[in-house]
Amino acid sequence: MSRAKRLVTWQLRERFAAGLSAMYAGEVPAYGTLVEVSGQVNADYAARHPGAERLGSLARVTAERHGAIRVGSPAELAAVADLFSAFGMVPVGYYDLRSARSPIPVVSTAFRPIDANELARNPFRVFTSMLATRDRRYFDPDLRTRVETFIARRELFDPALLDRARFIAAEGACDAEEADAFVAAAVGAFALSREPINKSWYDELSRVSAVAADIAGVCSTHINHLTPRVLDIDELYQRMTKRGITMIDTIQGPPRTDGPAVLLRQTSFRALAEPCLFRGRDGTVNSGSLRVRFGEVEARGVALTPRGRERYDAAMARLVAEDDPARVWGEHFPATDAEMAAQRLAYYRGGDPAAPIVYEDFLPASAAGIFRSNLDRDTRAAGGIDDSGYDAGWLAGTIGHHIHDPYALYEALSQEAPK
Ligand code: OOG
Ligand code: NI
Repeated sequence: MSRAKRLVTWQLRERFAAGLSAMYAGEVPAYGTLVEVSGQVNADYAARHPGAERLGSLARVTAERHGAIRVGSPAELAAVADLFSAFGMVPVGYYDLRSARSPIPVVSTAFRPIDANELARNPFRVFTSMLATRDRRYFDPDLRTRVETFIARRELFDPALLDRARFIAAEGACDAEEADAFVAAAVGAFALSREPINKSWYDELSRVSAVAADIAGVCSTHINHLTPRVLDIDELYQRMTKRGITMIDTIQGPPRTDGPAVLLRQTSFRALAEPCLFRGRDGTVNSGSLRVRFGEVEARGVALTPRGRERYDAAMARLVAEDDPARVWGEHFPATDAEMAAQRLAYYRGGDPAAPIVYEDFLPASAAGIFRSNLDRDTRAAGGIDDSGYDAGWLAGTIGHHIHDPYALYEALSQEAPK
């Protein structure tokens, strides 16, 4: 008996990422430009720098994307976890953006592959935020009940799609002839809905926070950005500006230095207003516009140990008021991978400074900055105490999925021999 051809997890993940990318390019034209320019920057950089592939092959980096989505409840986050498990993407890390310098009422995790071979094949990751309705500094008991009721009534994913996802996750593969339909349904779940939006509900939530309206003011979720990776983000920034696309005025994260690139540098452009429909109290539908989707690009460096991360946080705190970033940086970090490895500031496979381990995660300060740079209005300043009980353990328990500790993953990888 011959078995049908099967597609394994990473092949499904590769198709999922590519499918989302095609959908997004069709809807956000500047994204197409970003991908094109990113590809050129990467090819040019790799041609000029012999060690360019130390932090990932050109093939990996060129296909590499991260997306971002936002959901309204633990049940919705659990559904996302089930869907992404079919693509070998599991929750890693806990980010509490309520404690960012400019707070956002969400707690987040990132779904991604964790095995080194899986990452090398396709590292697709999705930053996933959940609205913090239990935090009474944003949601009084009445509003909280109404938001939770609204969220509980909507259905982000077809239950049959989730059943299929759980089955594929358990099998670790899917029949090739079913794969297209499964991936297309998964991609489609993240398209921007064109359904009319209840205007008074959306406006009420907007007064609490633009993020609350974006998440709980509508009946679906959507990919709000899809981020390509570049090997030289300063060059990308200049080329995009020359193409007439206005980027935000900074590159977030560590400054450009001559030493080893660390963690993550990101920049973004604001989305154009997109047409939408609003339904008024009297039932009439009028056209309006919303800025909900934007563009972002990133460069990745070596993953820092907890000790390196402390140094990073100290350097960043100093940099806020500094006009010579390279000097401040040099006071906190050595100039070579050999010294980084010797001082145990960053992770290297087998401790070999020629084998840096790339940072696969996110930075809370940049994440909050990315949210913030794309909001029309500010979140109301939150006063009072936080008795919501949100933390990594709570989140894992309530969605019924283990949330991996990124440091434990890097530590384990650093024990492996260099490839
Ligand atoms: C997520 C923002 C976080 C990043 O790259 O830091 C993020 C969002 O806007 O929903 O994607
Ligand atoms: Ni992002």
